Amino acid sequence: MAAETQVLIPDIGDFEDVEVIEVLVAPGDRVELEDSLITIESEKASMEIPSPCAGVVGEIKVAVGDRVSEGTLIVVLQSADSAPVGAPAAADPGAPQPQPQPRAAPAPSAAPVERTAAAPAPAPPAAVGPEPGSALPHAGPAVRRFARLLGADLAKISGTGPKGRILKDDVQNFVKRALAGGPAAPPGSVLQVEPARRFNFEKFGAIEVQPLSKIQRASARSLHRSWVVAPHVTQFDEADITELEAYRVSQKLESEKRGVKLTALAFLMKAVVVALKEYPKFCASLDDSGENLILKRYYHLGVAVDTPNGLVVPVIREVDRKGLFELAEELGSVSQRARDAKLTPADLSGGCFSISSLGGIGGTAFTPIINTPEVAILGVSRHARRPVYLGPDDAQPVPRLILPLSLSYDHRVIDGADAARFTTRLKGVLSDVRNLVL
Ligand code: CAO
Repeated sequence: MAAETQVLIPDIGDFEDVEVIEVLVAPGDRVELEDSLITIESEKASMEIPSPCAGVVGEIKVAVGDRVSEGTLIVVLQSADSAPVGAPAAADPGAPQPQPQPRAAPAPSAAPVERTAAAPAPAPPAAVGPEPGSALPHAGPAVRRFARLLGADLAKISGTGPKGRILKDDVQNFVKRALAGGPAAPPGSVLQVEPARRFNFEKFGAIEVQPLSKIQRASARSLHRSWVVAPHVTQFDEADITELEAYRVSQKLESEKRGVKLTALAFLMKAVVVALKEYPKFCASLDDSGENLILKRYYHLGVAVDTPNGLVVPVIREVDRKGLFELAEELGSVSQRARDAKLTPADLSGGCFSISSLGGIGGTAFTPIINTPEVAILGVSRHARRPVYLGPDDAQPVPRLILPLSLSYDHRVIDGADAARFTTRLKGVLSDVRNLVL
């Protein structure tokens, strides 16, 4: 008669009443010593319970969702002969023994197995497992075997199963992606990013899938690249544009005569050029080696334009040589072409610094992403009238029009002190409109 081995949950440390999250064998399966039988999971860790001997799975006494503790009967194993195949002799206390495989869990200390026939008692397993806090990939043995077969590194795969468990599908998708797109991080890349975890949002409610536009896909790639490659810092400041605004409004008639819309943006562009001339590092790019700065002696400014198809940044050339009305006219025409999707690659290249104005929409500050290979970008938010004490002796505040500035810069090239000097100069220029119109 075949000997029977009743496999019990071994000593699993402080864990009690732990959920079975996976049954890894079925009746009739042949298992070897240490093959995993079930996976249990507490709030802190999951662990696989290994077979104490080789045999054939008879009855399975637990199901997914059951809760188990030390001593719970989980599986009955049958063996054609009474000696477990591949099991160490019970008399050999030094031989390796099967142990639960914890993931980020305290190590269990023993594996009690109750015998109803002549199977030898396995010796208590030694304490094993990773240091508490370390996390091994969360996957069952079949998936591990599958990944091994394909040469896929489980540590690089995000699981979509319950509690992030890696499934066979995840391994397959990982391999497919690797074959289609090469390695996750191409040569020269500075950062290895985990593939995004996939979610089935439909599980939570109704959804609609909307493809991104070509522009959105392209800008997602370049924004992500800039964000990763350039260490960003944003310097915030405020400019008093009371006089500038009064001047702008005074030019309304003239603007209408010329058929242009003179907004604060044209003034900002001129002010930025003044600051760029004084702080040339802001009008520069790092060369390919990353060890030299290429200073540009031209002043072509990118302007972020919001279009129905996504964000584009056309470049207005030679801002230093153009007057306010000429800039306003060019801004109007280029943003119209952007919204009509009529920009050419030439319109989008050659910038040395960019401005992103959300002033017409709202907000008090934001952190714009640098339009690399440029090294800085100026974000502009909505101006607001605020009470300001103009001098130290002023008893009463006076209402002033304040424009919020957000300058993001590449910290590899620009230091915080440079950035503070740049915005201080910029607000100085903006606060005295003569700097811009003379
Ligand atoms: N504070 C308050 N009002 C402002 C302002 C500011 N800082 N800047 C502009 N305005 C006003 C304008 O004077 C204009 O007022 P009127 O309608 O009364 O004349 C109104 O806001 C709309 O201005 P505008 O947006 O048409 O013109 P603009 O020159 O300021 O900007 C453009 C042009 C193309 C930059 C802008 O339309 C745009 O697309 N902005 C979005 C840029 C963007 O998406 N940036 C985010 C990039 S990061 O994702």
